[in-house]
Amino acid sequence: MVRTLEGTPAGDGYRMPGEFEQHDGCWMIWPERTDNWRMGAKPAELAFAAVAEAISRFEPVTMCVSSRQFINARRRLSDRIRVIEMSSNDSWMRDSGPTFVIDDRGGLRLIDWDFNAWGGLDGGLYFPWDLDDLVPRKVAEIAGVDRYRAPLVMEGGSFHTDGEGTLITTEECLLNPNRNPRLSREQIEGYLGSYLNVEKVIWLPRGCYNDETDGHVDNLCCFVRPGAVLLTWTEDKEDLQYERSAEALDVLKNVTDARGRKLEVHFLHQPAPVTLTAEECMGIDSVEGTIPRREGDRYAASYVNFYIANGGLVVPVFDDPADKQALEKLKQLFPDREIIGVYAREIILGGGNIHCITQQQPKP
Ligand code: KQY
Repeated sequence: MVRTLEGTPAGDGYRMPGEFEQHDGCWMIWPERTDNWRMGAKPAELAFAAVAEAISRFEPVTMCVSSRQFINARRRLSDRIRVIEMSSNDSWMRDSGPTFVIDDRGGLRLIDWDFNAWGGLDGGLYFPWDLDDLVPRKVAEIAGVDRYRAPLVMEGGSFHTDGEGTLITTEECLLNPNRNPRLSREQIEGYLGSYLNVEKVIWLPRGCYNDETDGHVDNLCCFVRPGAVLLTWTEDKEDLQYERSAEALDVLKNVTDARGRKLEVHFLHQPAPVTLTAEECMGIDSVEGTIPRREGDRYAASYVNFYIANGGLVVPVFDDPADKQALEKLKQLFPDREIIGVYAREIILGGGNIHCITQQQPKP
């Protein structure tokens, strides 16, 4: 039987490991909504399938699919991928899904945060989000994992941990009044401490330019390993991303982590701006309550939004001259992992990228 637990993960000796630690698998949700994914989500299906197939070379993947799409998804995915029926409002498992925590005695549990579609009725991206909010609970049942219900709005893409007591996040997202308006910075830090078992929160000011999540850190900066981070970067001072990356660097250069280490900061140069074409725009349904898409809209394309799998890295590429350099840089930083680029334009057109559509289940 799956229990809803009293208490907190930290109080019970659980912590969120770094993504670079071993996994038992990866969870994803199939794309479907036609007001977010163009052309009835058909191009996005191929991109999600490519991501799932790439990850499944390294660890088991579960794809959650609505009853309407079950047969289609099953046919489009190889037998290596487990396909299960689950309803949801969209397909961002990083954010609507659970955060798993482990202890050092082989225990695995999950955290079920409140989810409000990135801002609820104050700038959120769609309405309703009730099915998304149930995703962690359903994953708990399927995985047979006990669950903590956390009393605050949080999305998995808004934080990264190093597994050794340090967390990075952005003020733009976590202090946004559309998430937890009644909580102070100190109270939010308190919850991060008691749920993810971290002692040090590093606050970067803002995320990527035009990131519709209100600046999720997973598009801007991540841990390569404890003590080393990777930051999306541009040398172009005219680019609207420049100031954002520069102010993050300023914080990262001047901070120490929970173990007292100064951080090693690496840079990943961003691709050229990705903008919505007239043809792509025409393929998206307009729906009241969903963020509208317009020709020329710039998306927050970043190579940092990759997924770290056991022995591999699945990285968004954009058919951009900077792709090659990004993949080479990642090979230097992750020498023991195979680096796989997946063409991700169709995912970024939905508002996020590979990290945002995946959720690792760590190995206890
Ligand atoms: O990037 C993410 N973590 C989620 C983006 C949601 C976009 C919805 N249109």
